[in-house]
Amino acid sequence: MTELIAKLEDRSARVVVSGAGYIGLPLALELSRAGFTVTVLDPNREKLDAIASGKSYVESIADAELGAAVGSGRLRGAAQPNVLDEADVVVVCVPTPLDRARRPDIGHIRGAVDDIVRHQHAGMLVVLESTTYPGTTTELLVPRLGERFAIGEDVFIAYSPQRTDPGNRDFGIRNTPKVIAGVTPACLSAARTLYGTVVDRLVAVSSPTTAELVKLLENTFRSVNIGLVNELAVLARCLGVDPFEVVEAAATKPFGFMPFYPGPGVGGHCIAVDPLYLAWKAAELGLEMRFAGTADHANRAMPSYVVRRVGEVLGSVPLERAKVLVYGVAYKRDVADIRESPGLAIIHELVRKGVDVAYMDPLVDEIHAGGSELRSVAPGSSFAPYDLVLVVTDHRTLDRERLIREARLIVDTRNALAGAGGSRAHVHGL
Ligand code: SAJ
Repeated sequence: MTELIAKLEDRSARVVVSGAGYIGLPLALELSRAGFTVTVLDPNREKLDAIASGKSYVESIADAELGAAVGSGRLRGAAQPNVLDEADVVVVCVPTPLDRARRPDIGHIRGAVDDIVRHQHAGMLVVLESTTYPGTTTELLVPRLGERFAIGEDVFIAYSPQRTDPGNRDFGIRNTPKVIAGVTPACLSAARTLYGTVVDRLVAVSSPTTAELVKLLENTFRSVNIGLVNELAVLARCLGVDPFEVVEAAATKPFGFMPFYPGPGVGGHCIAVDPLYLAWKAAELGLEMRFAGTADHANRAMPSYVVRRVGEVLGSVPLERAKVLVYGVAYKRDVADIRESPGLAIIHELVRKGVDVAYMDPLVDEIHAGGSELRSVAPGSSFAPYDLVLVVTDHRTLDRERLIREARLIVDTRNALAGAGGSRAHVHGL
């Protein structure tokens, strides 16, 4: 233990980050900047080539900073798990998606743990960062990693969820408080020493299961509140009320309220996924977590609701004869990520209804939706040729005044045009 702590303190500890995604690569970069020699372990050849050539594929990392870290020799990528033979620290940042039945799929975590066990040696700190159901660390990592090594003596196991807000320029790894938990006090101490080199404030909780539940609460809280305002938006429309005006006015309450905004649905592989990990675990225990499932249902109903709104606003133009431009397919503003994006579901449904659909997204060149490959219309193109422009993602770069000026009809699902100049008779909300 003391040897590991000493290596962490003098930065001689060799770190492997398993998973070169939007969580693993930023963490690897931050640890390399703190002085560690870090290897990002990932089977994806494209990612490894990009890392080697200093070409960032993660919005929060500039090419120059990635190139500098690689050039310094402190950061490299690798595909072979044998790099674990030399590792003092392994941080597992692999995806935790849903399977076809929308149940947790921790196959990537299992694979990463299998690799670690095959290359395990005394003195390793293993931290799981992936968002997962409560109990994963104690039910999977502890028995596997504790098979041949004593936990808290010659293997140290911790759980510490990542908090990242893609596109958020104010908060990064260093200034976002990080929850950590160890299987034993010695495990916590090792994790605290590691993360203390890259995070200003650590929040130690009493067990890995606690930390796993903290993360799921954070994201389920968001999903449930988004589901609430999405349901409210449908009611508001029936009442002839603007749901965004309702939320903005409620947000003037200086205590006991936090604004969430209705939209075309919930995308990304966190808020759309994590609550179902919680609901699944509850069901395993014979409990029902109704809020998680209800919110998921409300949020997944929004794309079809938006398609109905398009039909209503088109009025006498039948859907099958309409030409519609979808502005934005990324799951949220100013990111290029289309995972679980409601924009894709909306395009799929419009195509199925015979609509002539095109999309424009300055950050997403092409998509596969509605059974075909679509390429983005050039961002500067005119909005005039379409019967209706549907705003699905409110990228900051959208020329709001030009859209209002040129488009015949607009459905704005993000309230993106609030405050923009020009006549509004042809602008319709959710
Ligand atoms: N959305 C709404 N209305 C809202 C907020 C969001 O419709 O009021 C939609 C967004 O457009 C998007 C989806 O929900 O499609 C998710 O957006 P998000 O910002 O809540 O979630 P992510 O996946 O981009 O990032 C989140 C983090 N976001 C914030 O804290 C603001 C955080 O919940 C997690 O740290 C992160 O996922 C993660 O990695 O778990």
